[in-house]
Amino acid sequence: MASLQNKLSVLLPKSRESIARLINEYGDKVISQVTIKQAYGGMRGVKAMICDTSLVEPDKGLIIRGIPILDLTQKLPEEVFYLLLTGELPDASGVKTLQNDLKERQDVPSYVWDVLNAMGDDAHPMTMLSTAILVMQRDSVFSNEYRCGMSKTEYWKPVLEDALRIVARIPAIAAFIYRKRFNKGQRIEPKADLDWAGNFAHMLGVNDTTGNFADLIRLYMVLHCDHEGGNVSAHACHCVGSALSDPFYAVSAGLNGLSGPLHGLANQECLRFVLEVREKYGGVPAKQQIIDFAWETLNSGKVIPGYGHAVLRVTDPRFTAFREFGLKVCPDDEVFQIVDLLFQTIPDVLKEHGHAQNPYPNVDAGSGSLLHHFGITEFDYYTVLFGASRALGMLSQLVLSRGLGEAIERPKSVRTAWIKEIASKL
Ligand code: NMX
Ligand code: MLT
Repeated sequence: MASLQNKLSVLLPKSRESIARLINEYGDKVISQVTIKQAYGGMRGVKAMICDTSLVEPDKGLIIRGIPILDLTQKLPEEVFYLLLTGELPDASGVKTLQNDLKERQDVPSYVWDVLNAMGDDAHPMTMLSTAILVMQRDSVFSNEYRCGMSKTEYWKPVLEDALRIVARIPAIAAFIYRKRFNKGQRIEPKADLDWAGNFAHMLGVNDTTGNFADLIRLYMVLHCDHEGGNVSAHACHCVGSALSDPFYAVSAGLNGLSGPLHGLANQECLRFVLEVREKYGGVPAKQQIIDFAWETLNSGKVIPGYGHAVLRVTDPRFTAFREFGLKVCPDDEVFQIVDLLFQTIPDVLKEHGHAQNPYPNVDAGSGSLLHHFGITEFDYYTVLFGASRALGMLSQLVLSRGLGEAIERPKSVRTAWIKEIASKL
């Protein structure tokens, strides 16, 4: 099977041509309208950007290149990365080639360790991850080649090279952040014979002889990898990349967006919430106690982390996949049991509360309990794992954006006075 580079060299020119024809023939057709509510409401539902890597259907959840996420849970993250970029799953030789491509690029420059070591003991792990990616910008192949001058149609090639370097290095960087920030001991070197996520699990240094922890990390990396183009991290990365800022700048920006509690940080907030429940009731509470606790939270003006979604209107299949893993691997774990009890009670509470459009759990509701089971109890770290996985999607989208020659993002903003004027004439 062809390497990613060769495969994309064939695919991208064809896609560029067919998109040019599409715009030429149908460029003036309307695909979306914007209401005043949407303009003030985070542009929810406005169709104004392209993302070919994946789609989120309100009633089905994440679909990657036509394949529902629940059909991809047994795949390796590097296979899914290939799928995101090309629309096809690689065969065994394609996986091997990609794994070798990543291994060739996995050495992290020593200045990254120096910068991370210099950060304070109170730095948030997401600040460390974003900084580590950003500091590698000095070696961006895209920035270098752009400076020397290159044709627009070639942009994607050095962007892919930068993307492969980020993907190759992010497990070692993320694992180091865990070990350094939470005093777990020396950095652990990768092993030559392990797959990308297997190595990540190995470098985290969690003691597990069953192999279940490595499987959890593989699953975690697959489930979080992409969620179409409009979520905050993907959109931030896309927007920054559209200025031809290189992948290091763009992914760092995306990670900064992921660090918000309404987005990726919800997984740490979620485990905090679960532990508060356990603490307050001295273990797994009764259903009514959980319901009371949820109402207390809502009445104090806070959100229930891990519940609700901007697009989904059903239980997130990514939550379902984590729950199934938990039911198999740690059904007796108290923290997992509380997560499961929340799943049985929170949707009805949120329905009665009547605010959230979607009362069901999202990806962040269950992931933390599984990490906690394997001893990763430092929940401030959880979003770093989300970020390492989401880099696969952000980078795939970025390579395709440059490959398809997308324009710099520059929507029009309007003033409230203008909206009032328009509204008064309606
Ligand atoms: N708990 C309490 N209130 C909620 C929740 C929730 N879990 N979800 C939504 N609402 C409220 C929301 O704050 C808003 O309130 P108000 O009318 O007072 O402004 C109202 O319901 C309508 O919001 P929606 O249209 O349902 O949600 P929106 O699309 O604006 O936001 C989220 C989506 C995901 C930001 C929101 O559901 C939320 O804050 N959930 C909790 C945080 C979370 O789990 N985030 C992770 C999302 C997944 N990820 O990984 O990124
Ligand atoms: C994500 O995975 O990015 C989240 O579910 C948020 C979203 O899609 O809006």
